[in-house]
Amino acid sequence: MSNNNSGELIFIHLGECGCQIGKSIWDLFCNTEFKSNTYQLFEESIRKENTFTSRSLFIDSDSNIIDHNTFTQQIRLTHCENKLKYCCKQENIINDYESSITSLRSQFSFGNNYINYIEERIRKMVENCDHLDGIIFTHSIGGGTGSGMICRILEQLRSKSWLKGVTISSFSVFPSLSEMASSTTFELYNMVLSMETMREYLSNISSIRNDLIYDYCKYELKIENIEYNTINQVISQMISTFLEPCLFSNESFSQISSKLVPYPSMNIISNSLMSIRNNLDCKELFSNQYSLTIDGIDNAKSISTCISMRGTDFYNINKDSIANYLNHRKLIYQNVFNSQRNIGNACKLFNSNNIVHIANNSTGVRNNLEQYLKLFDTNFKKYTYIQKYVLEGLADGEFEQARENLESYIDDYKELDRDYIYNIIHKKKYPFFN
Ligand SMILES: Nc1nc2c(ncn2[C@@H]2O[C@H](COP(=O)(O)OP(=O)(O)OP(=O)(O)O)[C@@H](O)[C@H]2O)c(=O)[nH]1
Ligand SMILES: [Mg+2]
Repeated sequence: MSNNNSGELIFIHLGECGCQIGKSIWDLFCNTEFKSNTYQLFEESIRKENTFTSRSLFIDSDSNIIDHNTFTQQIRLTHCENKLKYCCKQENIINDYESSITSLRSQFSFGNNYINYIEERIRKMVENCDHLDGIIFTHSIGGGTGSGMICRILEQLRSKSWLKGVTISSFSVFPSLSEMASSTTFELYNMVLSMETMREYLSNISSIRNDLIYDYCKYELKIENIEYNTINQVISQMISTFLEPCLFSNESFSQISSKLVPYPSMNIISNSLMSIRNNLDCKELFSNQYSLTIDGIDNAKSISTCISMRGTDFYNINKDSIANYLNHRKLIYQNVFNSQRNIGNACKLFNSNNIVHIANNSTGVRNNLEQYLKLFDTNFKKYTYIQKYVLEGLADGEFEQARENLESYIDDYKELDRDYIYNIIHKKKYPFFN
């Protein structure tokens, strides 16, 4: 049993990207270091002693990605030697035989077939919690299944009384924007179509980009052969470090999530990750080379931030010096957490036992959104692939509406930047409250 009072967390992994990240994160959670938090992450079997089931649901429209046996056995076998056996419930792995490519196909055909069953599985997991703290999705916002199913599930769950007050959020892989790894037209369309529903129902959308993680692996971690597996390991380190205050202290996921988002319409969170070998220089917390979400984070205005550190060498790092540095940035909310926990072999990739995660609600995401909008417009004007969406049930004006929503989202951020500059000129102390 854990020595903290935080509630349980449930994970839902959607599509190829979401399921692979899920596998990586459960591999990490199954590490012995997380044993003290068993009840938050795992259901204990009443019948079989020492058997724990992950509070997770894996869903994909493509059966090649999820194979019941490999998924359950991999998780089970790896950890036999620890005498604790973790596994994923057979019924919590849902797959089909066709990949969907478009978000609409996934929402309607695959979605219609499975939505009630999925709801039932989620309800069962919720019933098995004493005090559910949050539901966390992992997915790619550009994937057909990743984008379509998250909207379908969120709409289905919206009015369920058994979920009242539960924080629902996501870790979402956004389309890449670098020239070397540009995204497909489908990814852009799927993203634009699903943004509105996600913005409305998720308390926050924690955003990451594969192209930036790739650069981070290459230039910061100096890894040569970078595969999805490598990128997923970085993502799972990022997620678990973010959750450190909830798993190893009394802080609750719902509290941190709501404080990170003081304005409900601005709920895209950017992420940075640092592995520290020597000393932590506070000025580097908002450096570009550590950003996994935005290029140009150093010039952006932060509204709120949550910094989580773990590692044995952090004994010397003074939380107050970081808090002082953050004070100068005039944030609405800041939280600095230092678990000083040794995770040993769990982060070989980083060549360091000290990791800092920075969750940052920043106006910098506006740059990303503007680039997506521009790319969307270029493709949409040429009617590239629109027919495919029409055949799969696109309603009249749906794309135009989704595009407009994205534009108004960008405007919200522009307004905030303008207010901020106005308040700086007039020397107001807390620019966003005035
Ligand atoms: N980080 C990471 N990204 C992935 C992985 N697999 C796919 N992606 C990215 O996810 C996007 C495509 O989404 P998928 O998850 O493959 O699509 P899906 O949700 O399965 O939807 P379908 O179109 O129905 O197959 C692309 O941007 C890929 O680069 C993975 O294992 N890790
Ligand atoms: Mg797929």
